[in-house]
Amino acid sequence: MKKILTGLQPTGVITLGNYIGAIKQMVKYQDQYDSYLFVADLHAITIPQDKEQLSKNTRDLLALYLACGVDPKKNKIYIQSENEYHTNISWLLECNTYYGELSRMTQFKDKSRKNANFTTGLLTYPVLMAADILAYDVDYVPVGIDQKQHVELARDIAERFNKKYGETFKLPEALISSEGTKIMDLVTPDKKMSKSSESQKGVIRLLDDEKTIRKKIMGATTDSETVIKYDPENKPGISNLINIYISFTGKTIKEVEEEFAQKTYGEFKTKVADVVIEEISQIQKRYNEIINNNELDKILDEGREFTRKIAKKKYEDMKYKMGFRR
Ligand code: AQP
Repeated sequence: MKKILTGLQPTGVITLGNYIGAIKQMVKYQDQYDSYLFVADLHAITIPQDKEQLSKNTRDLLALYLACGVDPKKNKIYIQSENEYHTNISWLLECNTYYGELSRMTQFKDKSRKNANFTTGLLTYPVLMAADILAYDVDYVPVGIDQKQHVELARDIAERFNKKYGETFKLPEALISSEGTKIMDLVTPDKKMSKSSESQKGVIRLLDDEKTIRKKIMGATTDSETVIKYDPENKPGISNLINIYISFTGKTIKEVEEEFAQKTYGEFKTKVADVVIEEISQIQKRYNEIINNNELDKILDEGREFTRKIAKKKYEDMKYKMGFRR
């Protein structure tokens, strides 16, 4: 059975973008693949985090995974920092990665521009991500389009390591769904919807209440025309709403354009809000049942033990091949 893996950072309550780009994909593929899903808490500290908030966000994220339909029987679910082999492997890979490769990563350029005092962790983050993936000989990594570059880097690093030290890693591929892969901020639709966005207005979070979600969608930036048409370049706001709508309804762009051919932007937004609220309110209901349940800890303990064994083996193989022997 082919393997898939993905992880999300506990940097805030997850957004509609995270849900569509990553979690929905994992739910879709869990019957088909051997699935690994983790909380990337070590990645989160590449930007400053409040201690209490980090731990709360971690638990919230795990509960949301399950509430969104991730089945613990079909997925290995674990917390990255509980498996020390990820960081051990990362160091060995870091010494086989070039500074130039990392400094060219789009996400590094964006985030380092926002804070001149960035840490080296922000630069080396994609190597830790490569370790997360390569430790398990993963075939596919379902991610939003924004993370495709990092998966390609993991592949390059793996290829280089294999050439230098002998066959060690499987080469992973990013799995990008064809529709709605990059959900944009509702207010500034030229920017991606992000957990750590400074403004809340354009970001829908999975734990936002119904009224807030509706208000944010109704307030989404559109354009001065009246046509509901998919055209990301000239109509980024409407195209973003279409992406959200198709992700929730499974309709095609053409079907959506036909459905709303005679409708106003207001009517379209109301419909988008309806489908989003309907699905999210079900998720929130399940989240409330799960969050204080100690079943979650059992799932995490099992995930940790299982993945530690595999990652340890990979680390020892790498060490041996690199000459760390007595
Ligand atoms: N706007 C988005 N549209 C589609 N997919 C998205 N993803 C993130 N934002 C969108 C996908 O969600 C997964 C988890 O991402 P992450 O938590 O590891 O970090 P990120 O990509 O940096 O996500 P955020 O929300 O923007 O977090 P912050 O603000 O902390 O940087 C990935 O698969 C990503 O593609």
